Amino acid sequence: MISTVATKPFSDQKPGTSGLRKKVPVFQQENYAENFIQSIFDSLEGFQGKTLVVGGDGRYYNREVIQKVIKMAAANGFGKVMVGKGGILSTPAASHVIRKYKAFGGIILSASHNPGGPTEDFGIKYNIGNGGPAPEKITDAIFARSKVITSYRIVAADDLDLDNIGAFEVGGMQVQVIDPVSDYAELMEELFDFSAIRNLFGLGFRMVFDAMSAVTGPYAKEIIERRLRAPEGTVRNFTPLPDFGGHHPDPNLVHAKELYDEMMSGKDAPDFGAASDGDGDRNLIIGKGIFVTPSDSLAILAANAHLAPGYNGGIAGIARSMPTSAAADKVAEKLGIGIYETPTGWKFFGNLLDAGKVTICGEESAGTGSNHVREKDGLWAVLLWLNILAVRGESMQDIVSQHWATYGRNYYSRHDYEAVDADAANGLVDTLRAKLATLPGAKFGDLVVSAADDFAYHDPIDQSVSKSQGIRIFFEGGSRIVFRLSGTGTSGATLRVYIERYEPDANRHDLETQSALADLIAAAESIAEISSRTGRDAPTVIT
Ligand code: VG1
Ligand code: CO
Repeated sequence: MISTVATKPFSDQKPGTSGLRKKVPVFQQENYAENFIQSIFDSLEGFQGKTLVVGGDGRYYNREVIQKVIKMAAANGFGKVMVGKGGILSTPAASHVIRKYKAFGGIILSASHNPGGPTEDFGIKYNIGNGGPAPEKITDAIFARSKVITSYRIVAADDLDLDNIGAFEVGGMQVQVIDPVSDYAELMEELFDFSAIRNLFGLGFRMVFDAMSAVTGPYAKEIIERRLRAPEGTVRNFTPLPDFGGHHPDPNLVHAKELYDEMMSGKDAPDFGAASDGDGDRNLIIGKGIFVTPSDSLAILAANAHLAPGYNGGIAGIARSMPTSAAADKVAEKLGIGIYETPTGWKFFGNLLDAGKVTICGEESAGTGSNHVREKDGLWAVLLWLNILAVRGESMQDIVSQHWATYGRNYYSRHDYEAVDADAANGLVDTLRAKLATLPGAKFGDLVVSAADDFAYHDPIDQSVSKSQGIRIFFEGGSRIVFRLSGTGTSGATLRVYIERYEPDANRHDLETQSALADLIAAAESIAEISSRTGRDAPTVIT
């Protein structure tokens, strides 16, 4: 029985960089999740009788919202829902399932690297039929709809048992509960040389993978320990927990500090350390004694991708988000392939991937991926690294230093000021924007500003334009500072400051990153008046 439930709009359902993210109690308000889900359906056309994929990162409130999505999909006329067992699907696995089964689209429940639990974060995101995050045209339509919505449709049915694989029926619609891991694991076997990686482990190569009590646990166990035969214990914190064990499932040097310390512990450290985030789309890559920045990792993976079977014909092009360092640009230049600079967020890569312009994409925020799906993919990056290590037979340290010697090194760091007052953060960015024209020629110590702008992206495929995507300040000699506000936070505002300096001289490739960037860090402070405007004298997180 379908019922139409009257509701009132909420004014705050604007999707951010990656879907709608709010605190759990916000989502628990009566009709809040239902309104957003109905707003998604109301913004789509032609899904009658088609398939919707649903899954999430297993965080607190995941199961409840999955039940709502299933009942509302039935009432809105979908023909079928495919849902991961236990309500689980990592973000890249969901993207793959959408593509493989030619679904109309998918709903992914995740707040990614943000903490989970009754008072922490939750999120809902819609992905289109190519498996990628909905483009701005659709997210804008969803927001517009959410502001005027007056009712939603739902069937009266019992909750579905999510814990048994098989075919079921809810309100006259088919529901298939699928193994969340097997399709994805098969895809990884097609892309990478599993026997070469098995040999590497056979030779005693030691790896640690920290699943951070988040969604990649079951995927990493199956792929790394079972299929690649790494010793049991290689994958840690592999049971997904609704509150991620009380931690931030954010694979960076702050939240994965234990892993980092172990990798830096000297000659007995493992050869390779990796971690992924809440929903499995981010990666942290650390070699024995060396952290590889995501921007460098993107460049190194692109330069070596041809060593893996899935990419042995070479790559068509590379795309990176604007704040990501230009290390990948140097690789594209050498390979003679296209390089594209997009705004922050994976949704901007979809058109380039669909058009075959690029094969590999990446973001400085620990996101790397390829045309195998339409999301960034944490385990994919780890497996490509393993494949490269297995083929080259060199240490990470050697691979990275050789890369810098060939292409130069882009010293890079991001400084985050989290949960600052929203008005103060907006004031800071507005002030910067207002003085852009006056900056060229200005001096900060020895640094001279060569250009400054507010990044706008013109999509070369659909010609759409996305404005105000970050303030860029360029200096003579090629250094750069970028300022932008996060679009994924749930309390106050987060100011991100991205700092980059290119160093061609191989004799200067072993400086400590923060000191190599010290003059730029000081310039960022004087240009944006960060401490006086935010009241903070240091960043919350440095990556
Ligand atoms: C952040 C990152 C961005 C990433 C996004 C989603 O966005 O900077 O690169 O695509 O998170 O990642 P923002 O707007 O907070 O800077 V995930 O793993 O949270 O889905
Ligand atoms: Co994520």
